[in-house]
Amino acid sequence: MANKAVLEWVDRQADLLKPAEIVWIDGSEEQYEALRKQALSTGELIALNPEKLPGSYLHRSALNDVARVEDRTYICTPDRKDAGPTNNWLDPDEMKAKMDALYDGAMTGVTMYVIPYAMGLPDSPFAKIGIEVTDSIYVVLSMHIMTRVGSRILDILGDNPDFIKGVHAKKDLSAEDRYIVHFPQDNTIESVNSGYGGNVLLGKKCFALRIASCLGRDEGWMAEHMLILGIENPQGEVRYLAAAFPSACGKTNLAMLVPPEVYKKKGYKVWCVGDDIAWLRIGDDGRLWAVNPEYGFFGVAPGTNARSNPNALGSTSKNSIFTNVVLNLDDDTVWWEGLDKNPPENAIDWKGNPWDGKTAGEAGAHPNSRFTAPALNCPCISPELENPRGVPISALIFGGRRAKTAPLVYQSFDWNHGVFVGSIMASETTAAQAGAVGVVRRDPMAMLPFCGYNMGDYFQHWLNMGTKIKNPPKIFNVNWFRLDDEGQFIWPGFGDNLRVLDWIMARCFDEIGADTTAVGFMPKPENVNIEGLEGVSLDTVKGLLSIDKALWKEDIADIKNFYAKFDEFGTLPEELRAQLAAFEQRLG
Ligand code: SAT
Ligand code: MN
Repeated sequence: MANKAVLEWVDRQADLLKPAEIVWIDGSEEQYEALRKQALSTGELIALNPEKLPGSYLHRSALNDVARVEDRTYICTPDRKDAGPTNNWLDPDEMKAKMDALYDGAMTGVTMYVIPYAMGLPDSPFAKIGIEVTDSIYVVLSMHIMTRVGSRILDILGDNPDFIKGVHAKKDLSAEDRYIVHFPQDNTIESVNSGYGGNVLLGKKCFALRIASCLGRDEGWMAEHMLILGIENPQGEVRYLAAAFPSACGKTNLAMLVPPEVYKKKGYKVWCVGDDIAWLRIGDDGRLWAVNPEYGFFGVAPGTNARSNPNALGSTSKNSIFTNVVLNLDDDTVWWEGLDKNPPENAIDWKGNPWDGKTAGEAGAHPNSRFTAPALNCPCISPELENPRGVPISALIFGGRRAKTAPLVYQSFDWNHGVFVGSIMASETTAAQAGAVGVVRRDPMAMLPFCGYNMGDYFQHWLNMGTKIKNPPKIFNVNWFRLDDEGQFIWPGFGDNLRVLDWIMARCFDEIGADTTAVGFMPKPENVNIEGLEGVSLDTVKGLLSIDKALWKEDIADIKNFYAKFDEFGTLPEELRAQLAAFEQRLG
């Protein structure tokens, strides 16, 4: 390895962190196997049943370290304005001093691992290379599942000094000194005192969204919190969409959905390209093309089962790491709430305590417990995952968890209206972020926690992209989560969501009409295919598509409050204000 910039940077980290030893991750199975052995010996990993879950392990995090910590996540730009009103900010010099103090000697007596990895296909011109140093074997093994890792990445980098720098030290996991920090102007990420996925697998949210969103702004592309899937119709044509939902709102389930029987019989198939992140670029043909820069899934375990997502279970059938789920001591397998109705009786819960699923009052798995699984394990993985060009996107979809207000689906009138629809997205919070669950918050494009710059400028970037894409995808909004008066979900969701995607695709290819309403184009109720769907009548669909103007007017008040946050820096695009005014007028 002769890349001077890499060597110097790694040396500097070692001088500060003072590890006992430095190990470069070469990507070889021998090296991973030795690391697994070591992690087993310290209890960092627990081996699972080699027949039922070959190559798979359980990991338990510290009790205070189970989700992303948005209040401790910072964007440190020289000018505060560039971080914007929705990000925590601190002056870069001040933050560097703080981090240096925390990092000083943080790896004394332990090993520092150096992980060279690529986001995207390493050989593709769109790939971006990162180097993460870490003191955690769990991170090394998880990065191996989630990204493309090894010496070959350094070969591809050659003597190019351009790489994304990531530093992670578990240190003592103290929550008061936990920081997840980004310096976009230096392409640098620093993380300390956490061991949880989104805080420490630095290729994921930190790089592929926060840093990459800045690169996209500068280079004319987009990094989005979106799944990517392809729908193959009976003619064998595959049409692709990308969809943004906040964390733990079912992106993984939608990305791997199993078509309902009536669709299967007709010959429909769904192909998963990605479940969390899309990098979108304009192709030579004037369409928007998407790649999934990741190589694995970091999915929410609870609620995943043979009905909700058999393909996720397939993905985790081997070579996976489970975090904070239940360990069944009878056969060394794992369990979580919603897997089946048979909780193990002789088990250990996510906290490491004896747990009897038949009598326990408390959940055995943490609500944000996760699986880390290789994408290539997925039974419906798209071969296009390995295509450097990516896939052409016909539809962009926004969605969130809304008990009322948002209808099952609507289409924006045009690109700019679609950007407005994305900007007013809201969702009830989940266990994926530390803090209260179930509170409605505005989460534009599901990027609120992941946009690496001023969100007003980010909206402008979306508007600018619209002027450059000759054949732009159409933009939609969906809501699978509407509740009836008893608090029950009205729409069955999961595989049946294909019925809605089917309408969306028909719209994209001008195969079906729509009703024009105040919020956008909506399906004629009879055009939502409910064939073979029990418990859902035409009247149910009408209800799901109904628009309560009073609720929307309440929402507008909240949107105005959210937009007002941008006044301080004056970055909210005029176009969005105009869209809001026009919407208000349409509501009457
Ligand atoms: O831990 S992650 O941030 O990667 C998962 C999520 O919250 O979306
Ligand atoms: Mn996510």
